[in-house]
Amino acid sequence: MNKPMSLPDDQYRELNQQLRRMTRRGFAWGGAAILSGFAAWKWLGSRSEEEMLRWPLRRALELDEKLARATFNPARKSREFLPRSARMPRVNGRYGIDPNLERKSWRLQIAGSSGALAWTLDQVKALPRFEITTELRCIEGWSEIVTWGGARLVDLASATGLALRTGQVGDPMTHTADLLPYVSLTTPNAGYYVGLDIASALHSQTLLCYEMNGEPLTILHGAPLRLAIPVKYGIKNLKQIGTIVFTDSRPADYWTSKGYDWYAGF
Ligand SMILES: Nc1nc2c(c(=O)[nH]1)N[C@H]1C(S)=C(S)[C@@H](COP(=O)(O)O)O[C@H]1N2
Ligand SMILES: [Mo]
Repeated sequence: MNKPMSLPDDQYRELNQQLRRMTRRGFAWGGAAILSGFAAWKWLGSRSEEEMLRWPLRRALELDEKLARATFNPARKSREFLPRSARMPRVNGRYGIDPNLERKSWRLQIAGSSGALAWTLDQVKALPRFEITTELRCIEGWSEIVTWGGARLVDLASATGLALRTGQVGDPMTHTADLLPYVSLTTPNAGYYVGLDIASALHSQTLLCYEMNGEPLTILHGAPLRLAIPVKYGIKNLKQIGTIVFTDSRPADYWTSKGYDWYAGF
């Protein structure tokens, strides 16, 4: 796993140079703003929009992602808490959630470049069950400690083989050269969707949850199955999963299309 995560020397140099350039640009920018605040503000406002963000800000986010990816260590875990500190968070975000979802006919659609499958909830529950107590961190500024119960996404990947180009069943982390680099998750009605880098998706704390704080998941918290991914902000913790697609291309993401950072990780 370390190879694609670690940063080659030349990229590290490039990153450093970019950082220095950005800092310099930051100072120049500050100077310009002081000299002619309003004109400078207008200049920023007149730049073409990229995914709803003014480009200097977009550039900064891209650098953030490079740094985050470069320093992401799959062995490093998000902080875990005692189960007794867990609280039920507010229901936050209902995009794509169908409150009348027919649970009996619900299937988890799983696909990769080597094929596709449809799983029942019982098949997900047959995977080893894990429980972790971590912090759900919303970009709106609140966070809550939650105990999540469910199966690891990496175990689903192992069981189906779909995270690998070859479709080979077994631990995908032992074949990192064949790993598909992204995962797309969507609600059954495609009203909400998130994209993940494969390292975060297959992180040991990333769970497909059917329980929250020891209780079966409720519809508005994402039943029958939701994602808990503590290495990412709340926006990536998709509720009511319909499809999971392992893919070569960077998936669309609901909040990225509204201007938020695609990576959205810690
Ligand atoms: N389907 C769906 N999943 C979603 C959202 C949403 O609007 N729709 N909102 C996200 C956001 S912004 C947060 S903070 C968490 C909140 O989870 P909770 O409602 O269980 O507290 O769900 C995430 N998953
Ligand atoms: Mo959120």
